[in-house]
Amino acid sequence: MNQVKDILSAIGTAGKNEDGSYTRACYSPEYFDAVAVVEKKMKELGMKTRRDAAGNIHGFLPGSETGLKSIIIGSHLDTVPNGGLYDGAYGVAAGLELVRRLKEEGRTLRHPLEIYGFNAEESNPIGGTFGSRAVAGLVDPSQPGLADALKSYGHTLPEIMDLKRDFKNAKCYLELHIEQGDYLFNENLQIGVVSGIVGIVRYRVTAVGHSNHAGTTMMKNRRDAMVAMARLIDRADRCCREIDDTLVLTVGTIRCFPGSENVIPGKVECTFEMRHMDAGKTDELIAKIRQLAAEIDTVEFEIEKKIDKGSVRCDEHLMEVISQAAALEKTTHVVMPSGAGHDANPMAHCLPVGMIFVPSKDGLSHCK
Ligand code: HGY
Ligand code: MN
Ligand code: MN
Repeated sequence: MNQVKDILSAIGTAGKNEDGSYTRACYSPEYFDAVAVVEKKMKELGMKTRRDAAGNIHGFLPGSETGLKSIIIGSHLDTVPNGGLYDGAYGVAAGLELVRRLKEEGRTLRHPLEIYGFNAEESNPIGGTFGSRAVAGLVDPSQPGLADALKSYGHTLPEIMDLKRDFKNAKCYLELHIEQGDYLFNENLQIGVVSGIVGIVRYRVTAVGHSNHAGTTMMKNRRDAMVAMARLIDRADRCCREIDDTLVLTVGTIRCFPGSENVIPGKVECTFEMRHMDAGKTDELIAKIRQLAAEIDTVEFEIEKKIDKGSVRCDEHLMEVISQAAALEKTTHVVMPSGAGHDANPMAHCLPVGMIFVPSKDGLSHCK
């Protein structure tokens, strides 16, 4: 009997909010409560467990044949603030359920099986997919503020850099995840065979105008940073829609200075995030945004790239294996890209990856 729901509910005892949503920020007590649940389950299943300085939990189950490379299953245990039950935890729960089923059926795989519960996949002060980037050796030690942030979590940069793994003893990485979009749900399809993960590029965009009195400064004399930023956002949004149907732009954060009702904003700072499988499209969009900014002459715009996670392709052979298994199970399936980022992205820099999507109820994610 499939117990993935029981395992998932056990993980869901960590960071549950009054309203039924979940909050497990990276390195938070709630995050480590989820780690403890997974660690206990791994031990019950006879796995050798290990935590690391990046906050990841790792389980190892030997195979029946020595010298074969590991099959690694993973996802993340942190959540966005007030997120859902499935994002990340579902992939870890599925790995544990798979081991439980093997035990129940008295079977042992020829290959060793590893499970990762990664930390800090979601946006956070040290950069998303941090736990998986640490083992993939993709953490940039010169990243501004990283050493201080790690110190606040009780860790040091050398500890993190030491986590880099060469993966020569690993065969592939598999991740089961909710789609976090509405395609499978709307098309009433059971699974997605993921073909690749979009690139994510984030810029900090700052409009620098001039603060002034809200009552005595006539409209023609204003250098209002908020109005200028609003114009840029609207024009950038329209431009994005013209470039490509699957190019997305999100302005998800805004800070206004000095931030008082009776002062014209002198400075406004936003994050412009864009995603696409083809870096050429995000390059085209940011070039247009720079042009649009130059045309708004009431303020100066500063545009600084903060993050550039290139897109990755999933392994063709693994996609074929997943499609064949789905066909055998008479599970409806479709090949599709991922608009969301995943730990499979850093892992794809080290070994072949395969991802399976299940529908997100009502197409919703990153919410209750
Ligand atoms: O932001 C993302 O795409 C992922 O869900 N963290
Ligand atoms: Mn997420
Ligand atoms: Mn996720």
